[in-house]
Amino acid sequence: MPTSVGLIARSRLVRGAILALSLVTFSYVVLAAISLSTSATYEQTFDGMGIPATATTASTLPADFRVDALSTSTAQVRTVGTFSAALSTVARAGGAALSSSASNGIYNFGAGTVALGGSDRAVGFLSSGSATFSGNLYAQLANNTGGGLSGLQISYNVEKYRMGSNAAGFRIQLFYSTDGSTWTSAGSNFLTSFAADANNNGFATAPGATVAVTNTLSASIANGTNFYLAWNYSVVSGTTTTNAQALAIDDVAILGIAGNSPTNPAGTGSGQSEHRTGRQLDTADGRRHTGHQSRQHRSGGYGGSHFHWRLGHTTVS
Ligand SMILES: [Ca+2]
Ligand SMILES: [Ca+2]
Repeated sequence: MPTSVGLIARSRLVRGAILALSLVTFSYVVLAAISLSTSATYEQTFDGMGIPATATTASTLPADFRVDALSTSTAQVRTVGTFSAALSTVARAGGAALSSSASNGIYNFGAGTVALGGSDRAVGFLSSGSATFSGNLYAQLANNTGGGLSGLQISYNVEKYRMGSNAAGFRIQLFYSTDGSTWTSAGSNFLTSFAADANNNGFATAPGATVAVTNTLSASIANGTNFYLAWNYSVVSGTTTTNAQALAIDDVAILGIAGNSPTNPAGTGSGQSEHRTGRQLDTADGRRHTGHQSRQHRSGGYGGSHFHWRLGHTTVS
């Protein structure tokens, strides 16, 4: 039989353990983010979400991704919510031949010819006339590179899992944020729109269309700070969201670009020309590296040469 002293001691021990555990959990939440790199591209296929058992079996997003479906008012078309209020799970699943009467919401879609799809998964959305006016997929990033970043090289695929006859069409627009709640559009370089279809049918082999997006996002990201991306699904224009297309995001790839601030944030004109004393095409990532600093020896350098342009003095275009 435990004595009362023993019980008190044990209860203190348990409380101590709970406190320690909650501190660990708290630290984990604060620090959890996709760690950016200027040399190793972060890649996410969403395939780890797996094939849910049924169309309404929930599945869990990869770490540091979240989703929401804004369903309060038609004013929420083309609106991004907040990372903090968004969810880590996806309620629905779909794949080939998605029904013309499929429920609106957030989907774990799978490619292929069966109803719940195969092993290649993607995160997507479907509006109805009265709910899911916007769907958002969020990613929380952190710059732990030890230096400032002038932007990100971002790639992803937009996949279509159902047609929709809504005259306005549907689209995915990328947004970015430094706090996960105030968002800036990443512009037309990161906009993928689909015109209206003849009907609301699914595809015998899904996805029925895939559009690859690859571009540079110019944004100053200080060392030791978080950065957020949000892919917003919504009707292209207006507030009528009936007869929607189902669209998904897959194959996200993110690489940090070294530099404290963009030399030419607008990405237009010749603002960088005075710095361009050397260029090399990086065969590893297919991008042009421009620099004005001395060479530095290393093995396996850019373009098969034995040097590369020092990152702190290099821009990528
Ligand atoms: Ca895919
Ligand atoms: Ca995938």
